[in-house]
Amino acid sequence: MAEEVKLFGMWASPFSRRVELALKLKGIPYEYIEEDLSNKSPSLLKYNPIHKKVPLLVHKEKPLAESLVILEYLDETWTNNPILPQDPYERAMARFWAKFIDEKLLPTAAKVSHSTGKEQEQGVEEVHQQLKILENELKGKEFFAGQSIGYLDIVAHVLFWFYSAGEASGVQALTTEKFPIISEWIEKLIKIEAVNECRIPKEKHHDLIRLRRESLKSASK
Ligand SMILES: N[C@@H](CCC(=O)N[C@@H](CS)C(=O)NCC(=O)O)C(=O)O
Repeated sequence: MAEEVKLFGMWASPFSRRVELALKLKGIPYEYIEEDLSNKSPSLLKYNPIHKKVPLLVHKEKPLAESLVILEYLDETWTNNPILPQDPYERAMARFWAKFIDEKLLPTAAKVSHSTGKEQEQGVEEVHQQLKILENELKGKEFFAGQSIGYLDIVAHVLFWFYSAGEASGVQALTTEKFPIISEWIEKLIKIEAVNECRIPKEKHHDLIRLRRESLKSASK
C-alpha cells in the first residue's frame, strides 16, 4: 500500500534524497510530501518535534527521523534487496564510514559551500584531506559497498550535492584530477536509474546556492 510509507522531504536536501534513493533501490512504494522549510507543516512539527527536520519517514503512523536511522529501519523492515552488509564486521565498518561522512566530511563540505575568503580556503584544504581518505577507502572497489550499490554508497551520495554546490559557487573542491576514483564512482552511480531519479535538479540547485551565497555576502558587509 503506497500510503503505508510517507516521506516528508525537501527537493534540495541531500538527506531526503538519501532516503528516497534507498526506498527506490529496495522497491518500497511511498508517498512523497514536499516540505517548505521556511513554513514547516503541522505534520512535520508533530512527527519530528525534536529536530523539526527532513527527512521524516512515517510508516503506519510511526514517525522516524535522521536519515541514517531511517536507512537501517528500512533495511530491517523490508528485507528484500538488502543495502547493509550481512557480515557483522562489514556492517560495523559501513556504519563507521557513514559516521565519518556525516560527522567529519559534511560539516567541512558545508563550510566550503557556505563561507567565503580565508574560511573557505581553509575548508577546501580540510575537505581535500577528508576526500583523500574516502578515495582510499574506495580504491580497488566498484562501489563503496563492493560489487554493487549499497548502504555506504547511498550515504556517500551526498557528494552529488557537494559537487553541484561547487559548480554554483565557482569553488570546486571535488575535481577529477584530484579525486579520479570518486569521480569514476560518480559516473557509475549516474548510470543507475534510481540514482538518476534522485538527483537534485542542477539549475534550480545552482540558483538556490547562489542566492544563499549572495545573502551571506550581504550579511558579512
Ligand atoms: N542529520 C540529519 C540532517 C537533516 C537535515 O539537516 N535536514 C535539513 C535539510 S538538508 C533540514 O530539515 N533543515 C531544516 C531546519 O534546520 O530547520 C539527517 O541525517 O537526517
